[in-house]
Amino acid sequence: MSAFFPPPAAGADSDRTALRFGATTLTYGELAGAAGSLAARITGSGRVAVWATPSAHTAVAVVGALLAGVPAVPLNPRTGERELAHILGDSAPSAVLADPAAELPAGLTGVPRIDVALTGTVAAPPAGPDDPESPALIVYTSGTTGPPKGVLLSHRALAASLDALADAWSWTADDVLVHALPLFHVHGLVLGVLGPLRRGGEVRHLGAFSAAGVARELGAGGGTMLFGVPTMYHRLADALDGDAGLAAALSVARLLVSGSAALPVHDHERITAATGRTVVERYGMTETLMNTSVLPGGAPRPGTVGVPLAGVGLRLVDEDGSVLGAYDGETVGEVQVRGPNLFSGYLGRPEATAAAFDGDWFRTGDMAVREADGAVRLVGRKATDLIKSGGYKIGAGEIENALLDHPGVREAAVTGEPDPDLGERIVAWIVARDAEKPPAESELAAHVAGLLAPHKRPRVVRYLDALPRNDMGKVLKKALPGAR
Ligand code: MCA
Ligand code: AMP
Repeated sequence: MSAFFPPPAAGADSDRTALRFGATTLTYGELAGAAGSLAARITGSGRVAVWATPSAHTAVAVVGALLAGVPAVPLNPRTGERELAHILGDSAPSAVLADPAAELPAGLTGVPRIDVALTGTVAAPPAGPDDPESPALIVYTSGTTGPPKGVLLSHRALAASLDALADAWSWTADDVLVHALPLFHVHGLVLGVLGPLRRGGEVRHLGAFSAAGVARELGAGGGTMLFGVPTMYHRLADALDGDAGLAAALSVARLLVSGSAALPVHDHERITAATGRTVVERYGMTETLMNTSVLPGGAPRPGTVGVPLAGVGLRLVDEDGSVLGAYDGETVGEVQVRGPNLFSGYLGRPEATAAAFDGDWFRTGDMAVREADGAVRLVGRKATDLIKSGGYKIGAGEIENALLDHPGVREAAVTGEPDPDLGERIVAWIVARDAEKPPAESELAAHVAGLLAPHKRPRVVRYLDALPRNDMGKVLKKALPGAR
């Protein structure tokens, strides 16, 4: 494996732009100086947390950790007190790397802070670990029950997945990637920051998503590629109505890519009608990085996530564990994948890691069919207790536990229901302790946002006298009024 940074393509020209976050720009030479200095400082320390604001500081912090061979744990800067305490307890970082201007919450008081500088010089920066299997990132992801688990991603997995994407998308140093994704998940951090840096190209981060920002930076603005979650493409499709500038920007971009959740066919069609462009969907997961992609330039395939990327093995398996061989667009099975893109395990959870695998095949929990040409079409998920909202994966159990901690809540169940903007919205079903004075919807939303994270807050609260339960006392979510 070639070293992650500096990328071979940029070595010859350190004046090339690497990062642009608003008015802040760093060339490859400047990034090498800043990240190299940080790496020299943290080499030999244990894991480091990164306060992952959408800023150049986050990119410098993560590249510095990669160079130092120190695993980085990106933290959602809006994370609530309970979620933060869990991640810190679970990953035990030796320090937190942060933008000097960032105000850190009380939960981080006990963790030494290292301010990330955007400048620096270093004679010989560390060159990363010798062993490509060593962990590069630990990314926290929700499951159906319990608090989020830390996914160990090795240098090998990052390199393999990004190189396979480059192969599929002809992604080069000439590409300028535009996006507004958060930097504490795989999509925004691995694909959206490390992806361009591995190619020697440029990333332009919008800070916060807006159709106006996309219109400004793509196309005539210099951007060649756009990455987003379906909610962002849905909002672009809405904004395209009457916005010729946005239509022009999208129509000249080299590649529009959607992922993290399904992009509805209706939104595909609205974007194509207004711009003449098809959005390319790719399918991945925190544990597997990227598995499949629609190949640009081929026939448009709304509704499918394309074919396995180079090096990725993919099979469908039925309930009994038998491998399904039919490419008939009908036979549904669980997607299992293997390849160099896979994670190394869940931090400190050997049983959960073992349970996630069938031999060397990782069980994704996603249900799919294969089309006649081999394309994968996702049709659902095995676990109904996992909700995808705005492209974030959220476990119903963690929200239920947070709701039950509110003094006004006696019983709680959480489901996802279809939402045109978010894909799914989180619905909380509540039995109040005092039926006369139930806690208000906004109060429960703020309670969950404060404990976990704002994107995990219920968007709708429904009040019941009792939750439907079976003889064993288990909540029957399917029996909730109007639930799927
Ligand atoms: C609202 N806010 C609150 C509350 N209500 N804060 C605290 N308490 C409350 N009660 C604030 C929010 O913090 C935010 O502040 C603002 O209100 C709007 O928040 P929200 O409504 O949640 O945002 P949204 O408009 O719904 O966001 C849509 C979004 C977002 C921008 C599309 O969902 C997003 O960034 N999604 C990306 C998810 C992603 O990257 N997933 C990748 C994981 P303010 O306005 O100040 O911000 S999946 C992955 O990595 C795999 C590998 C893959 O395949 O990609
Ligand atoms: P996460 O664990 O947050 O990384 O989310 C991974 C999950 O997102 C996958 O298991 C899929 O269910 C879903 N996902 C990712 N990309 C797509 C896509 N293009 N279409 C449908 N679902 C997707």
